[in-house]
Amino acid sequence: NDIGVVAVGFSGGQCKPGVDAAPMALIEAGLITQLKTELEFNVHHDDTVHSYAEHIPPVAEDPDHRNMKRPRAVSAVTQQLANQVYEHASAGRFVLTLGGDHSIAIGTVAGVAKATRERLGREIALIWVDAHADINTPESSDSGNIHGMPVAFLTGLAKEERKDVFGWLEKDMLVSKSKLVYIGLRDVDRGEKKILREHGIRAFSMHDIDRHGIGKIMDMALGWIGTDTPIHLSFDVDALDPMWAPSTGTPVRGGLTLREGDFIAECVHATGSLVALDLVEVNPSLEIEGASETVRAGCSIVRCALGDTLL
Ligand code: DIR
Ligand code: MN
Ligand code: MN
Ligand code: MN
Repeated sequence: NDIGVVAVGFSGGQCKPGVDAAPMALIEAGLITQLKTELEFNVHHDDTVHSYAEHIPPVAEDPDHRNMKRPRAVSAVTQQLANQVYEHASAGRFVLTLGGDHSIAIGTVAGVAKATRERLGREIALIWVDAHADINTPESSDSGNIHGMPVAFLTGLAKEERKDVFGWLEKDMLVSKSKLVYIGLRDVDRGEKKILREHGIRAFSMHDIDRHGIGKIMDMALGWIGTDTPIHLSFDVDALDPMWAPSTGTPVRGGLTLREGDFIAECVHATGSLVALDLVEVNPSLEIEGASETVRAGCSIVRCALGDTLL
């Protein structure tokens, strides 16, 4: 019952400041205390919100590369994070990462994938809950924001030789495209749709959820992964409808209800195969009136994924 918590105050994968304040907001709302007292976890946390500032080059030394904004900064931060996550996962701990924008998943998934291969000899499955697919390559991206690209780097669809721009990603840190499942998509770029189609990537959009209901969707998503496969759940709070999570950088209407979000987390927990969770893109400085609600929604998702039950 050991859990490693990594708090990452990083916003460099997109342009809006404030998402770096999310880990502290989540912790101040009582999240870690609840994990200890209500869920009785043995929490390993260094009581630090990491910004990895000492690894981040000044803006003047970090010009765009292949259309990516702040490539060296995001690369350096995610490399440090991958090491930290790897340490927890290698010790057999569940890894909870509090972001931060979604670019940080390059580090978390890389660290968990490598540790799981070494420890269990297994490939991980990746469940990506998000309004967006985050699978742009540097070339397909319109924005140049790296938080829209993590899945492309993690599946090897995007590659870069330069060690200071994700060239540190080794093969054993990647996830296979057939073990990736999306839930909640509703704002997917043209180039991303082409990538999803061409590679036959399993994706459940809001349309699918409307048609089948979230219960059936979770049966299908988890059925695709199969039993006994270690699962990494990367949860972007913008998967939730802005009604429940307004304080996020790129809100998209027509999203999941709070209960649907919690239900996804509960179902993934119930597999008994969840090894890591990211909660990202909470930005308490946006929509100040909705900030505490968004933080509360984030805390709820985490508790559900870690086994909190209604009864
Ligand atoms: C868009 C937005 N697809 C991009 N992505 C976002 O910038 O690549 N991801 N907001 O969370
Ligand atoms: Mn930490
Ligand atoms: Mn995302
Ligand atoms: Mn998103």
